[in-house]
Amino acid sequence: MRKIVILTGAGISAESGLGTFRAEGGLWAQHRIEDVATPEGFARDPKLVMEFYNARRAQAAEAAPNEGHRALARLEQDFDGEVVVVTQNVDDLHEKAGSRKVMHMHGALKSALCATCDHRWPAPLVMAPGDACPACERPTARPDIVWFGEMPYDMDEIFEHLAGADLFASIGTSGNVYPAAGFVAEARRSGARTVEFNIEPSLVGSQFDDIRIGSASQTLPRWVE
Ligand code: BJW
Repeated sequence: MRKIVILTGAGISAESGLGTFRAEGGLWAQHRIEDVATPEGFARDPKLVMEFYNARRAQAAEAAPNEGHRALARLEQDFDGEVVVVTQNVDDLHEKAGSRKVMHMHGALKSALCATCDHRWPAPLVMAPGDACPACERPTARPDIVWFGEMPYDMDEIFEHLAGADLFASIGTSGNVYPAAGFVAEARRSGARTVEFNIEPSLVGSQFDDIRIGSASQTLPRWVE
């Protein structure tokens, strides 16, 4: 086996204290998606959106990786081939755990983006509406987060990795959001073996060859041993 592609979602960071989106009491129970995770929501109320991401940035800065993140970093270190982590998460817990090849398809809390010129730079802990872009100097800084209706990052490279994958593992993601929810079908078409790790089968769970039910902090260390 030469290449393992791993997709992670909010579930892997749940035991590090970062809330998931769709659980009872999760982020979407407290905020309307269309208010905080769409370009239209940001245009309507930039202060609300900045405050939402400022709070999550502060929380993520304090969070520590758990045994699930650490198991994936060990896998990358020990595997005699390529391990690519494609994460939908905007925290940096994979990096904190030691993973090196991490692709943030939905952006990153630690990054800011200019809505005018697309320049990206390290975000300050607190961002405010009207913050200036350091490149073009316009007051159009925004969180570097991929909102609904926007194109996720690195799609060409991700699909290339999926086409070359021998094994595809999906961890802690509900299968609600595309294109990530379609990666299992893509990996299968390429002949990869597929495995899902979740506390319950996801919406696309029936497409996997194998499902490991349980918390990622427990199932992943056993899997990589
Ligand atoms: C555990 C656990 C533990 C708990 N251990 N597990 C109609 C059909 C198809 C598509 C569309 C459609 N209408 C619109 C679309 C497109 C849209 C979409 O998918 N909408 C759906 C809602 C239908 N998608 C987009 O707009 C995307 N862009 C796009 O499609 O561009 C066009 C394109 C075309 C072709 C190719 C490529 C592109 C952009 C999506 C952007 C998503 N952004 C968000 C918010 C921003 C980030 C932020 O604020 O943090 O990203 S939404 C939110 O959902 C966030 C997440 O990354 C994403 C996925 O959530 P995730 O990670 O799955 O979390 P949960 O909470 O849903 O699930 C947690 C899971 O963990 C659960 O299963 C638990 O059981 C499990 N779990 N504890 C293991 N301890």
